[in-house]
This record gives sequence, structure tokens and C-alpha cells, in this order.
Amino acid sequence: MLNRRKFLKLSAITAPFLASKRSLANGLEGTTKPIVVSTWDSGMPVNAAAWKILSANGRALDAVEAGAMQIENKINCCVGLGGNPDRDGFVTLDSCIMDEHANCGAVAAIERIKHPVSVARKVMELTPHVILVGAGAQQFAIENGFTLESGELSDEAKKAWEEWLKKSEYKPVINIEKKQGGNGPYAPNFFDDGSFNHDTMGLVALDAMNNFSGAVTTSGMGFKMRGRVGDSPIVGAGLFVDNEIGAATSSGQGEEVIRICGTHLVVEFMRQGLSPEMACKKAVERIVKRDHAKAKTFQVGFLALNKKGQYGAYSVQEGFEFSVKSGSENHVHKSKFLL
Ligand code: SD4
Repeated sequence: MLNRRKFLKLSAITAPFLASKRSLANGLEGTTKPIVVSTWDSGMPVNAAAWKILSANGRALDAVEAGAMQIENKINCCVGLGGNPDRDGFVTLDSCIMDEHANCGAVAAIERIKHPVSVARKVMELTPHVILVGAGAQQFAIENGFTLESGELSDEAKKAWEEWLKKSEYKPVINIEKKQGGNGPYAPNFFDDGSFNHDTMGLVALDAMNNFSGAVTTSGMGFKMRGRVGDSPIVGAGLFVDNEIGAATSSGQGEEVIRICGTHLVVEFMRQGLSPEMACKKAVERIVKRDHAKAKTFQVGFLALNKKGQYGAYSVQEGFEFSVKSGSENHVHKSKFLL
């Protein structure tokens, strides 16, 4: 039989192993940093870009910007300039960034600029404002050395838009991010039937100095009304960081996230002591409770990270995924869901 001393000794040896095994399984045990988590499986290469900075003891802010730029660089990706246009044929991008001091910057409905996340960072660092939109955001970008790109639609986006125009139906498709066009992982979401389309990259990171930052970048919902802005560039909706507590980001039907100030709510639930996953779940419940029948028609997913580097996600529907990269982990996880 084990006496108390032997038991304590044995626990001291096995506990760290068990903790790290459990943290691989659900992100709920132990303290992990640096760490970066991002939305969808397209977060894997995004995390890799962020990890280069985090693993060299760099700042979370630089890491999340580098991660977002990685996917904005992909000319065939729906997140950036290769994404689907609005209903009038213009690709308009939304992005925001937030650091450990609650500094934040955003651009909304910006056109013909390849790296909206970097413009958002410049808004944060160089202006007295938080959000610049449309023509003003583009003018600010050019004044700060960003190149004005052609504005041509990619072949796939043009095809999808022309197809969409035949019916011009504004209809959300659940988990559109996963119903990809057949060109393999990280392929753009273009469909022969031109169906409604959207995609977003949101990522939050905790660095070795114990500081959070987050960023979101998106072309927003495909075939949206001209001038429509989603949750992604709205601080407290698509992204929120509180360095004492944690950080959260979202993906899915932006209007539903804005209505409940989604990521701010998630962080507040973590402040009350909930785990990241439970905090995300409570925010999803808030959305569903408002209109249960309508909630069956759309997807929203939240993803959160707390000060211990514990992470969690929850979505309205099945299908939301998120990617995690830390010293001990490099995985895509399936989110739990409510309906
Ligand atoms: C939006 N939340 O514009 C974004 C879209 C999105 O995956 O997340 N797509 O409403």
C-alpha cells in the first residue's frame, strides 16, 4: 500500500506529465505560453508565422500581425483581396488589432490594400482614432506607404459574383468556410452556384512576457451590401483583449456577434472565473436565446485564451474549428457546439 510520503512523491513525478497530456487534449490544464490560437484550419500556417515571433520571445502584437499578413498574402484566399466582392463587385476588407495596453486600431470597408491588418496597426500607432473607414482608410494607407493594388477581381471571385448576380439572394450558408471550392486545404470558398460566401481569420496570442494581443482580418461576407461592415473590425465584437484576463475572437455571422458585443462578453465571462470554453459557450447561448429559430440558420464561433494560456471555443452549429500552436502543441481542434 502507498503511504502518504510515497504517494506525494509519486504525484510530484506524474502530475506534470498528466497535466501536459490533459492540456494536449482540451487546453484546460497547466500554464502554457507563449501560445497562439486562430480560427479555422486555415489558422495552421497563420499560427506558424506568428510562432516564429513568439518562439523567439517576440511580442504578441508583432506575432498576430505577422499571422494575419500570412493569410492576406495569399492571393487566392477569401480573407484578403482575392476574396468575394460585395454585391456591386468591389472587394472591401475589414481588420482590427489590439494590444496588451488596450491600444487598438481598425479599418473597415477598405479597398485595394493588401494588408489591412498593418493599416489597422498604423491607425492604432499613428492616429488619435480607433477606426478609419472606406476612402479615408485607403487614403491614410497610401499616405503611409501602402501600395494601391489594381482592384481587379480574381478569376474565381469574378465567376462567383457573376453567378451570384443571377439570383442576387442574400442568404447565409452555415460553415461556408468548410465548403471549399475543391482546391485542397486553404482554398478559396468559391462555388459553381455562386452561393453566399464569407471567411475570416481571427487570432489571439499570449507571449513569453505574459502579454496578449489579437488581430482579425477578413473580406467579410461575400456579396454583402455595399458599405456593410461586419464584426471583425469592431473592438469588443470580433476581437477583444484585456491583459489581466484574456483575449477572444469570433467568426461567422457578424451581425449576430455585434448585437451581443460578443468577444467583450466572452472576456467578461472569463473575468467571472469561467474557463475559455465555458465563456464562449455562454456567449453562444446569449445569441441563441435571442432567437432560437433564426439561430438555426447561421453560424457563429467564439475562440478564447486566458492568462494561463488555456484556450477554448464554442459555436452555434457543428463545424467550427480552430488551430492551436504552443511549445507542446500544433493542432486543429473541432469546437463544441450548441444546436
Ligand atoms: C463578417 N464575421 O464579416 C465575418 C465573416 C466571417 O468566417 O467570420 N467569416 O461578418
